[in-house]
Amino acid sequence: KSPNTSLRTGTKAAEIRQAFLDHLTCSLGRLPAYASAHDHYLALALTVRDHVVHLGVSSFGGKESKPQRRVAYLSAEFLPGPHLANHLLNLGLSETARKALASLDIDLDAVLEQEEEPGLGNGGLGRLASCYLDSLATVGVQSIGYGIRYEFGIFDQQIRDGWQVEITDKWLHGGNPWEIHRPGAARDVGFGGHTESWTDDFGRHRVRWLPAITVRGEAYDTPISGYNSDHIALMRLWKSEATESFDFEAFNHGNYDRAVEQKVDSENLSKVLYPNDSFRHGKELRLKQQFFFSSCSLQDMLRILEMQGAGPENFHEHWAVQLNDTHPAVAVAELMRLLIDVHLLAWDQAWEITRATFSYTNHTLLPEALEKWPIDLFGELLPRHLEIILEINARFLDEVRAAFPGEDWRIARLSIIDENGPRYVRMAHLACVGSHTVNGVAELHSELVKQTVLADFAEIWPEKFTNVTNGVTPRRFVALANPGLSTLLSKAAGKTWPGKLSKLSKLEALADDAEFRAKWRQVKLANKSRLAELITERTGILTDPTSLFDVQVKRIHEYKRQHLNLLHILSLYLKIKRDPTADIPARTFIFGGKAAPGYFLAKQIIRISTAAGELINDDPDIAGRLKVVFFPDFNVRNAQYVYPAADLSEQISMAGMEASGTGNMKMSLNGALTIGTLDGANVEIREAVGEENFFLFGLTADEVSEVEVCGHHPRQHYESDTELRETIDFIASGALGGGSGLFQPLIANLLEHDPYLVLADFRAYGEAQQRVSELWTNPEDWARASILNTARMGKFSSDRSIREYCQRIWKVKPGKPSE
Ligand code: 26W
Repeated sequence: KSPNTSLRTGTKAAEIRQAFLDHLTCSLGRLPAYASAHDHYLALALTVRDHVVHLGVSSFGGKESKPQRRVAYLSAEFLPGPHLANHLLNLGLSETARKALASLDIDLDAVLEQEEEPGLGNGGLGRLASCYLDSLATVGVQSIGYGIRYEFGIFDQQIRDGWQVEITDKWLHGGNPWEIHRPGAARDVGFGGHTESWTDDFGRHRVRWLPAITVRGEAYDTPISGYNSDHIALMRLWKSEATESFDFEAFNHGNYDRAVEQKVDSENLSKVLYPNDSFRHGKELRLKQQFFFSSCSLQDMLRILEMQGAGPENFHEHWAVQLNDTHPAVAVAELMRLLIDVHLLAWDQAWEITRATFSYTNHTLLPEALEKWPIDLFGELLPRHLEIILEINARFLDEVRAAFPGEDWRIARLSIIDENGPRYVRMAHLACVGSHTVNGVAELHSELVKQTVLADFAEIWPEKFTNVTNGVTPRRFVALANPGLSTLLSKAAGKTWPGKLSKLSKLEALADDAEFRAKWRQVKLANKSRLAELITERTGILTDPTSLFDVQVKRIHEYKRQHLNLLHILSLYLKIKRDPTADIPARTFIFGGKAAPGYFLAKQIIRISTAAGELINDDPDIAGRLKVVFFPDFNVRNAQYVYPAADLSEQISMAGMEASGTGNMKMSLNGALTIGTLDGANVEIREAVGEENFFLFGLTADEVSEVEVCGHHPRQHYESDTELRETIDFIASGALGGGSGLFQPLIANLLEHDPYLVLADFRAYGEAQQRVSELWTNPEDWARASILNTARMGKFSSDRSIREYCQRIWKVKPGKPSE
């Protein structure tokens, strides 16, 4: 049924070799003798892309089959990581490709090194979106991840003099072999202008929007393969361009500057990713980006619908649209506009379709992250959408008034418009009102969503709220990242575990097998040696792979409390200084993560960790017993080296703050034990792996709220806890270098405010770390707990999460039956 392309999609080593050479000469115009390592990468990428695209042509099917409901995952961020190795794994071609290249004297690993990863996201939310595309392709659901093709993704991080320096991420510089430009799918998007009424042929009142500016969205498709699957998912990213008719008049009248200015403005729209994770800045350009990709994507879905011979009145039957946080929430108003103004449906029908289409995932409770837009800004940029939102709101509030007469307080709290002072559009309210389902990303978080940010909605629509606990792809984060462990897992649990992660439970029995434990420890040690080499290469720091690798990698944020970890490290340092015989097993503390460029305290936290390294790593009194490393530029590629090498996973956010966390899952899957609070998915991880295999500490979310209500006194902890006081005094004294004023802002913040209760949890954290050290001194017991962590993490595959979304939210049936 699909075209015979065997010349390009043969799976024998000789065929791959030939396809590779053909691409080198015909696609890249290179004689093999002159080809660079980067040429080799491009040629192999094009070879592999042929295989993936070929699957894509067959998996999106022709017109013959009855069209299935498709999933559109709307996300302002994606973090796919390097594609090439992942495709080879998914297609089962890794070893064949290695052989094919070896026959040309080319080393596959050197080729894989050449790939520049697309950093089109900040952290958890973007990486989750990519894990979900991986799983959608794997379980066989027709799906498109829609987003923005940022020209510059998240900045590259360098460390200079201990501080973070941001470098522009020019990921497209060497060319991007994975994407396919689809000129035929381009759509236009308006901004500004005004609306006017008109009367249609049937005498009905209509509105149309006359935008002041039009920007073109160009579609770029990147195919995402699934594991052992004949389906692919598509990541369709929009690039903004000027329409060719841009200010033609100005141009013709010799006003070249003005004409060019508009072109530049249009292209700026998709220029750069906003690098702040969990902080809203209210920048107009960001709202433009959000509307731009939401509108392009919905128009694209309507175009596909039409190709399938269906009409806009069937939209919800053909598309389930997931809003990845509120960044695409304006899509609710845009779909209404398209249905009413463009396709001339009646309001009530359009509203029914809209609500049957959308569902919304909340990823954060942080008040400073909740998106709201000043109503004036919104109205100037999107006048028609503001009218529609006000109409949605008026109708919604009428219903509430009818159901709860006289409860004006309820109206004010539920309203999509915040009227306490300057008026704002509350995007979470819009997303919630416009969706049939709202979910949080871990059990605790989903409960907190109902008790806090959306409490009033949960009261009127309890059935709308649900939970889907996050998951991660075991392909990238175990099979690819940890080949040593993978071999062991396949022997112990059978080869099918990457697609059926619950099979890992077969390992349980082996936790008591001394021979297996020895192999397990060998694998971990090899992974740590590999990371140690990389650390030396990137930072010059020497580490001992037999020491306990204690890892905290994630965005730098006060709520994640990297500074709690640092206080503990410095307290250990002081302990050894006081008493060189102190019984403290050797540890290597590894930090990684980016700070938002404007987040001063986060940058101070990075500086404190590098300063701690400078102080401790070469101190002869410490004699290598403690090392502190800040691993620069934590991204997906580097993560694949870090997670497999972790002995201890630091998940120490203040309870109630981390919606889920996903690094916690990646490390535990790779056999790390967790030290953590009862926050996000930690709660479920602990339940799964067993409380005896998890180091729990700290205030619970309920206790945190209590403290917040009653007020807290960080200084009391400082005064009553000698170890804490000495550690803080030590930092304040300037002993970390840079003079005594350097870390004053951080210290003052802790002593005067301590908004994330670092001082309140310091003692409990230290005690939990003591338990870590005790278990570590018994390597057999540690190995047993490590094996049980991996064995019991089956639930946290993103395949499980995606199946839950399919069944409970999207109402689509995966092509591949569940395990
Ligand atoms: C408006 C600025 C902004 C930018 C990004 C606000 C909020 C965000 C994201 C929602 C932040 C984010 O990535 N949240 C993380 O989502 C992960 C996937 O669900 C969770 O595992 C993390 O706990 C959560 O912090």
